[in-house]
Amino acid sequence: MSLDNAPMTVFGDSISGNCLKIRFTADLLGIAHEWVEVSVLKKETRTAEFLALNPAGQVPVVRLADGSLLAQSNAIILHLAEGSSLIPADAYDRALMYQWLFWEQYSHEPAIAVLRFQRLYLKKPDSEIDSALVGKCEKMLALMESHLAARAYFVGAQLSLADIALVAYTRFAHDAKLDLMRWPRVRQWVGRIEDDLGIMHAAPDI
Ligand SMILES: N[C@@H](CCC(=O)N[C@@H](CS)C(=O)NCC(=O)O)C(=O)O
Repeated sequence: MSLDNAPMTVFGDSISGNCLKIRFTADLLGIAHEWVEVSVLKKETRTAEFLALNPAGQVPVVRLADGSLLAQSNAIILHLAEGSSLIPADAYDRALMYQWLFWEQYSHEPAIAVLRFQRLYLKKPDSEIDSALVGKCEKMLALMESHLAARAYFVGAQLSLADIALVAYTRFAHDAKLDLMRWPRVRQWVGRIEDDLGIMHAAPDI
């Protein structure tokens, strides 16, 4: 797709859950976009050209139809999903969705995404992995398991941005050597959300 036809350009790295959140949300909502691959591993987020898009030097960042730029994955999906069923209409449910989005960024992503990165991409052996980080990941998954005891989705009775944000890295738990068999409701939920999004199951056994 040429830039002239693209209402939105996503600058993202396909190995990043934060970036994939944007693809999942845009595809689900039928929002046309061009994807420009920016490799974190090749330090393409450090070039002057990229820093002009996002001075924080991080993907994802999107260029919207009017040329304005927006960074931070959860801010981007909130903007894309404005007015859709992915954002609960009820004010309290909406606040609950924000609760999970903030938790995802402050607690979940810094644990599971970091462990995944260290194991899968930096290829750190177990001896170099901080056991506290592993414990933190397990705590996140246990909390999710407990929340999912009585519900199929994180907020209300249908898919919301909370599920999209949280599934982004949870579906890659196996890359971090976290076995979701230990958290069966989380495992089932991952498969459910992947099906709702119409995407491949990331784990071979889900
Ligand atoms: N809170 C940010 C995190 C973005 C982030 O950490 N991006 C990583 C890839 S997942 C990145 O660009 N890292 C490159 C770097 O920091 O140099 C978001 O949700 O968008």
